[in-house]
Amino acid sequence: MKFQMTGADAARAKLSRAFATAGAAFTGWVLLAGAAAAQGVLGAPRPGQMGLPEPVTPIAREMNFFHDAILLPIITVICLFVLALLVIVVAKFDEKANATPSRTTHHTGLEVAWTIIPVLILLVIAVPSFRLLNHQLTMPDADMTIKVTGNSSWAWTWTYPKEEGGGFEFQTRLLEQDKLPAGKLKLLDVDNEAVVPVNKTVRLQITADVVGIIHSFVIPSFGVRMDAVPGRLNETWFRAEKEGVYYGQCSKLCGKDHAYMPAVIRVVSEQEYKAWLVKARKEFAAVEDAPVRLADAGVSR
Ligand SMILES: [Cu+2]
Repeated sequence: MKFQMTGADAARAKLSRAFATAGAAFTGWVLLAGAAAAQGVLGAPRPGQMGLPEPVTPIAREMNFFHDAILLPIITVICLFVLALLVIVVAKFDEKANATPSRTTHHTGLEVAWTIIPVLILLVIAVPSFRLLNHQLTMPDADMTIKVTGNSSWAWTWTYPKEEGGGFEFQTRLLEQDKLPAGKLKLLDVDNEAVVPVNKTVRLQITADVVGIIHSFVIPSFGVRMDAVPGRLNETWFRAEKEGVYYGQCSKLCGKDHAYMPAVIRVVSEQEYKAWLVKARKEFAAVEDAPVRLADAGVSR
């Protein structure tokens, strides 16, 4: 058989070279953007960031793996495959190249293939997906518990239980944006950060106050996302493996101040956490105790 490169073949070869170059350039850009995202403030989004934030908990790491190593390659291959089909159809079956079109309408083998192959792809995705869901929803034995309440004044209330050295609660509010101190992040930094120790399993109990606004509590670096629903106590957990400040934002359209209720958790060493507990007990419990003491002072016994 004699092989002759026709004009159409040459054009096709040129086209496939162009796609290969574009593909390589895109991959390079993704890698560069990923490297750029690895720098900067850990736990906060950065301008130009691509992909998921750097994971600091086992769950977030598993989520990143699921996204980066399983979903992204599958999506990329499918997109490139469909694009290639489109390009072939456009080049091969236009009026000039294919003046008398075939009347073929069915092909049993092909129809079986395009049913079975997507089912297999979904099965491949389902296995790690359900495994991840299982890990997220199975509560390990927790070292400590914090209750987080999304409240109707668009702020988060953090309650540290007495049995674990707490016995106080406080609210976090966004810093005033026009008087933002240097180094503080716009729309993210708050007055009172919640503090947890590093490498400890923290159980989060998440709810909303009874007035009735549904919020959603999210810390992307922890792989934590849980709805805060009035009258319902939801539970999730994390074990942060790196010290730092981690930011999240309410992710349920909850009303007028939806954009101004970030959740901020500072992860510190065990000693720093103990020191913070002592300080926080004084600072926040004093507020609650004060009215009681004042009232008692006026009562004669
Ligand atoms: Cu909200």
